[in-house]
Amino acid sequence: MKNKPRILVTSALPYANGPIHLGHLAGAYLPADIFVRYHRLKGSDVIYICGSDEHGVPIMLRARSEGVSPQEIVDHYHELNKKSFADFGMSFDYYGRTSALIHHQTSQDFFRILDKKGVFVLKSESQLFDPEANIFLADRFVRGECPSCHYLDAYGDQCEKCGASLNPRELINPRSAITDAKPVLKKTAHWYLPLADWQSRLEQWIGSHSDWKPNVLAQIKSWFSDGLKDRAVTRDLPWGVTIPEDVAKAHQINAAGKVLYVWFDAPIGYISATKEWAIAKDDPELWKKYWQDESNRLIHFIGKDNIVFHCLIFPVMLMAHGDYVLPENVPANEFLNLEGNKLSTSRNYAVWLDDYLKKFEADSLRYVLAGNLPETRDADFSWRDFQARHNNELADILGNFINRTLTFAHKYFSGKVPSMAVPDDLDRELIRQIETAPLRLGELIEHYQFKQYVREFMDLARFANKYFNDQQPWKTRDTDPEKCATTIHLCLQTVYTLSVAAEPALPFTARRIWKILNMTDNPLWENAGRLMLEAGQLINEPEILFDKIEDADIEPEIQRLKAAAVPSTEKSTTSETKEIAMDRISFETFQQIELRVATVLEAERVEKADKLLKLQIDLGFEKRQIVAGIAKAYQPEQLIGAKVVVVANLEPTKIRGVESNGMLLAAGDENGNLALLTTDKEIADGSKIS
Ligand code: B3M
Ligand code: ZN
Repeated sequence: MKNKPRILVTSALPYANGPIHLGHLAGAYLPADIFVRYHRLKGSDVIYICGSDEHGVPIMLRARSEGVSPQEIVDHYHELNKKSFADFGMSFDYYGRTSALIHHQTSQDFFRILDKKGVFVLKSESQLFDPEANIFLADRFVRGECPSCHYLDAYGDQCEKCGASLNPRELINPRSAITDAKPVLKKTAHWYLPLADWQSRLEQWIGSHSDWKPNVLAQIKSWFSDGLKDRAVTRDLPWGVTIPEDVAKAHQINAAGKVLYVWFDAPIGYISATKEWAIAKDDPELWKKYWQDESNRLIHFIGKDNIVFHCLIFPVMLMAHGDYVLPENVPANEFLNLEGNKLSTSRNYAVWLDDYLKKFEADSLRYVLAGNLPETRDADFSWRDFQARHNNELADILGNFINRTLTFAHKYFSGKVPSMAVPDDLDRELIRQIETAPLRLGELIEHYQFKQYVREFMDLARFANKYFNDQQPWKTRDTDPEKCATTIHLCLQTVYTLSVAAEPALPFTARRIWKILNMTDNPLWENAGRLMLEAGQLINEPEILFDKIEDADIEPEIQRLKAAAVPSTEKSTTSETKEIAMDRISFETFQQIELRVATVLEAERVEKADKLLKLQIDLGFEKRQIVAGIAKAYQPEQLIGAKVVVVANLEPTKIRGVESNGMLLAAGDENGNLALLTTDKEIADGSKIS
């Protein structure tokens, strides 16, 4: 499967009814862009297609609320989103729009072919109709009580509270979302896709994809176990791809006022955008290689709310048509929450991409989001975490390593790559890392493990920083110039490796580094695993790659979200299991911390410090005094004889004027509860903990 020569990657077409926000990016866009950029570096024949979804009720509702036409809405947001995606580094080969003529034609042709093949079922049914607005109330045009969870504000197509997929007629006490009128029933004819007829074929096909992400398979299976139902693929609406006259006529139906359901035409948007891409390349038939040739890999990146459409409905359309390949994978992501709450666009509880880009760098967000993607479960974005990961990882690890290496090369090697002498063990270990890391990182990307890719990428930078420290080039410069040259040579090689390996996630930073190193803008991924810089090669002046993000920079963002925050009753239920982002350390770093068992010999309060206890402890090989902030949780006498765990190699310090020689370990929760760490059976004082 992986040996197929061509790859077509798509990201869900965002509705052009509002700006892009972080939830979109983490779901369908950033992972796809990382995947595509990696494949370009690999030299794969890959194209990346996306565009605006410009039909459907969401667009019409927005137009109504702003008092403008749907066309004005989509024109505005199409341009806005196209631009912010570009500024964010989304490397689409084509960003189309479903209002394009070619899209209307492609969708109508598709519909006509399925109709001719007898794929649809026609039904004449009573549907909800708004007598005041004179319009059928499809999908989001009607709201009412959810029949499953009794949420009062469910949409006609879905309950946002419990996720149930609904038919407008199932709503209890429905109201028109346009006029608030009580709907009446009116007869109308529509085309339906009888999904039940396809269930066994779908099950067989999905069964051959056991490698799909478990969150995706789980959702599909629950659809299967509920049993697939007929889905209407047409609507009575004034906005959308109109139903071809000839098709309607053949069934003696009046086509006037009928359009294709947005979820029928939107995925066809992937095809029509590919056609436009091919036309722009002056090779109008080229799109077929990516859609109709079995040797193509089709991969849809989406958010979890679009799974049913991409894994069941669109595949049925493709199967029924017969000329198309089916997706090889649909690596859907879960949702991204914000500061512990569910994102809400209507409440403006979101971080908007265009707004973000006015204040911060694209790569910072790309890095932080990529390292915290909701790959298998919902994740949480917080501004503090954003700041911490930018400062502690991008600036202090990656940026620092690159900057100190380049500065050193400029200061002591006249801005040239010094030559390498015979490598020592540590040098060889770094060379081994250079040679193996790209392979490993590439595998992670190929398996859609973008989060792990970003984390292991930073581990490499961390290792490189440590290598610089351990080799101490500032010392060997005098004592062993050849060794110093070797160190800087290898550090520069590592800068290059890091720059190529970073490109999928940090495309802007990668290009800045290539410029400094005088390397080409079109590197190969495999060259990241080689020592590519020539001794003597000139290097440009270093520049600071990542400026620190200050509290003052993010404080307004936090405050804005706080003001827009949803009431606590609507807090996301996933926040209990949210992942805590943390700066990770290597095993070597961990080993530097000497944890040992000790026994408390004496304990007393520290005067005028109601939180502190002064302890005398026995470490087996020596006795020590330690000050610990546990007085609120423990009485001094409780502690005598207790086995405790201490950081034994911490520098001595004075706390409130009292000498403390080591640190006692205790766990603390958000409510201020404390629990001392101890051993679960008797063990000698001084025993090492590892
Ligand atoms: N516009 C829904 C969404 O933006 C829809 C995706 C279409 S993908 C073919 O979430
Ligand atoms: Zn519900």
